[in-house]
Amino acid sequence: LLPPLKVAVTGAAGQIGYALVMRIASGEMLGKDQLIDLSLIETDQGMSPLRGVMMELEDGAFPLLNKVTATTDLNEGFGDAAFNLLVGATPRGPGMERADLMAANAKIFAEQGKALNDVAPIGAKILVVGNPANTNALVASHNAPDMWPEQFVAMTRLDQSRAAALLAEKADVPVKDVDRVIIWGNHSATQYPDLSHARVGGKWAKSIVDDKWITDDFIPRVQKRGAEVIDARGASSAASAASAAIDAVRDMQLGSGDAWQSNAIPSDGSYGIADGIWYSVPTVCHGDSHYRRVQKLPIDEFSAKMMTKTEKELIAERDSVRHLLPG
Ligand code: NAX
Repeated sequence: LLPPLKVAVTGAAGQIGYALVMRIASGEMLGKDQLIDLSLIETDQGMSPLRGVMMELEDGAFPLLNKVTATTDLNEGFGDAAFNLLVGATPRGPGMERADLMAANAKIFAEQGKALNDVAPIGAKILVVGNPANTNALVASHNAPDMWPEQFVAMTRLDQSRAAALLAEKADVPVKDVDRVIIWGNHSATQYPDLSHARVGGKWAKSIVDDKWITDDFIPRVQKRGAEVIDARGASSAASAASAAIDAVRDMQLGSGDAWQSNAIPSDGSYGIADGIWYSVPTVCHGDSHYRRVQKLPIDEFSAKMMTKTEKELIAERDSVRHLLPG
């Protein structure tokens, strides 16, 4: 067995956290030979339910789980953590405007960015799940000037998985036969789930499903899938979000061959997207958390329009928190 790696999870007592920590403990994220020290970070109010989660972790008797700690202190929680999954965030309360939500979360992620800057070991990896995920990653990174922006990734893997599953259902194939589905842009209803390059059993998806289904059904359904789950379950996606976080970190750390995985990463101007926003693009994960943006894909007129729309939203989000960014 490999010596323990510390994994920090914020919002560990929340519904995603509850599903996520069990899967991390069982070795699904970092491999079945990797011992884990779990560092659970919560708010004061979250500490009581978190004690219950810790009891359940104990009762799971996970052979790979070396140690579990709980804290409200960010420096203690993130210190020495090789992986940091930032899940906890302020939910949108009744009567709360989107701008208020942005500001409340910008404050949280600024503090977390500062703490990571102070205590994260070199090469620490950060996956931001808490919403608004893309802009929270931007805020955290701006507050961590000694870290590479590329260390901060915002999660759009759930959107990719939703899109792949929907295409598989339509094409009547198992989801494993679908690849190269792309999520561009924001983890929000403006995201662009793109099938231009997708394949189904090695054939072009576009030769199997028609354009009208893509524009009228597929795209809006992926964009609004979160709301569909809330309507049915009376609560937002949790197990699938945890599963996506496991997939995203595992692929980055252990590599996923030539497969394309969508991740929201700092834009470098590729595809004409404005610099410095956290914009989801297809990446190839080589392992050890090295990832590379898939470059030079041909973009048709429809895609370009969709990609610009979600880019504009991300620029507006950045502008709305700009006064909270240092420098
Ligand atoms: P819950 O409200 O169930 O849990 C959030 C937990 O975070 C709570 O236990 C709370 O005490 C804790 N928390 C709040 N602020 C904190 C802070 N500053 N430090 C540490 N802990 C803190 O929400 P849940 O359903 O688990 O969702 C968590 C976040 O994920 C939300 O922001 C949600 O919008 C977001 N999501 C992101 C998804 C994605 O694909 N990127 C999909 C699922 C989900 O909607």
